[in-house]
Amino acid sequence: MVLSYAPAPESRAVVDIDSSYGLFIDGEFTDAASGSAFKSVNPATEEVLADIAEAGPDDVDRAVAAARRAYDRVWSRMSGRDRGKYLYRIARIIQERARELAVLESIDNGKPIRESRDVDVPLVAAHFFYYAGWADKLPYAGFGVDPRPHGVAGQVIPWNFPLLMLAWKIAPALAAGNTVVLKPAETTPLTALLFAQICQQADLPPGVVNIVTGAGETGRLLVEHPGVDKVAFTGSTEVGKAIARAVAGTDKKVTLELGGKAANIVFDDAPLDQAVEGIVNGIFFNQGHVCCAGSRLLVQESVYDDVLARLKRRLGTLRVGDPLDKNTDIGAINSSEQLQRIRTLSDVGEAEGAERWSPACDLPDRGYWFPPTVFTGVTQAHRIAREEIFGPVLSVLTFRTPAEAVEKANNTPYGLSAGVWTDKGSRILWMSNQLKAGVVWANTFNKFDPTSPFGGYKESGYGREGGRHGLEAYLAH
Ligand code: TXE
Repeated sequence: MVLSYAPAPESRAVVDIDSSYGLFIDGEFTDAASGSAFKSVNPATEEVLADIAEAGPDDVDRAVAAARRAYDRVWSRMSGRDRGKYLYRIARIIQERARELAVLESIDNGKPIRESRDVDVPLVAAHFFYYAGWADKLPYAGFGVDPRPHGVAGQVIPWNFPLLMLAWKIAPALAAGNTVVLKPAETTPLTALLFAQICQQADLPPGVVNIVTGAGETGRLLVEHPGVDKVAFTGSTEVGKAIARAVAGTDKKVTLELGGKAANIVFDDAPLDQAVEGIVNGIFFNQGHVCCAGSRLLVQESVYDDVLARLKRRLGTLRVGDPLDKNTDIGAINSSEQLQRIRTLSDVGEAEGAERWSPACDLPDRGYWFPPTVFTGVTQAHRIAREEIFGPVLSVLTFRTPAEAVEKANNTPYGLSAGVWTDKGSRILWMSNQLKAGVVWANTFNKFDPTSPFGGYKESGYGREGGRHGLEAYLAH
């Protein structure tokens, strides 16, 4: 366990962070009309990284107008092949500037550099490469005789995977011929603004991509703007429902990717060491700030003691601390608000009678930190078994039969993902047909690929991102 926070200055040297940032509208950085700004904070140190312009109604109007002009005059008239060239160019620049992007992502978000370097940024480039390949193939790809883009897409993303969520939204939208106005989360705007610079570097025509920074109100102005044809949102179920209500009665197309409370189900015939790695990855990857995190562990009773003993041993080896240290496994919690939410729900777990355990862990004095935490003795009635905690907190339940595992796994308002660990292929098939989840991983967890659709059922939202399905969400046909 890492005991203290020691910034790694050599990593910081690869990024220049300006003291203030404007909005990115019509190919240029510009101040907010009102002049108002907010601060982006490094969650590992609580130091202010930069002042960020806060977009109000006039700015959102300008951004949507720029996107409309670019759509009408340039992007919708361009051949798919040429659109693809821009996307390939962006993908290549992302690869060239990967180190800078990864370091900035870890500084602004708090995630371990090992993850931003090996997972987030490579996947971001992969998404742009993948959708670049689609741009010239739309007419004969089975989308109907005349697939057309919707027009202007208004996209709002969260803070847990700032760049990757941007890629999930922008790459398919542009490949399909839409232009976009994207709002990053208020606690993680910096990599979206670096991406705006990459658009300039790629000579992307002005107005094709616009970035408006701000809090929830900016997001609301964007999704409700009459000039926006297609809304794509990833975030909390509560805000997702508010957006669905706000756009009901308009002709906007909407996709929503919301919360989750995934079951990670371990049968007694599973390879247990591998399963324990999957449990750790399932809930402690990205500090558990993952909508599809395996936050409910369901263990078959006969191997419960064995799995718990192995899991606790493994957790004792995790290193919590400086996101920029390449040996760190668990970084900082993204914001003080999120830390408070995690603390509150964990306290509720204890108050309701579940048993709380964390490995010995000396957390840094400054910054937002939460130790890897396991709750045992959890029942389905407990709030920590039902509500999304969105932090490094695992709730452990048990089951006896496959049918009981399915019943417990599906007993949630969410339906985003699930994991099954077993040696039996037939059981994997049976379980994946029974589980009400958009993604079911077998003997693995948290695996993402641009070719695979991702999305949920029930209160996890609707629509799919990734793969051919993700492209379809940006086409009218
Ligand atoms: O989410 P919000 P928050 C869950 C997770 C977390 C909780 C709260 O459980 O603890 O939500 O997180 C913008 N119209 N998830 O408060 O508010 C906002 O500015 C339009 C799960 O950060 O939903 C940000 O850009 N936009 C999740 C984005 O929505 C609005 C990821 C997400 O913020 C808006 C994040 C409005 N009325 C949180 N209000 C996942 N599924 O991955 C806010 N926003």
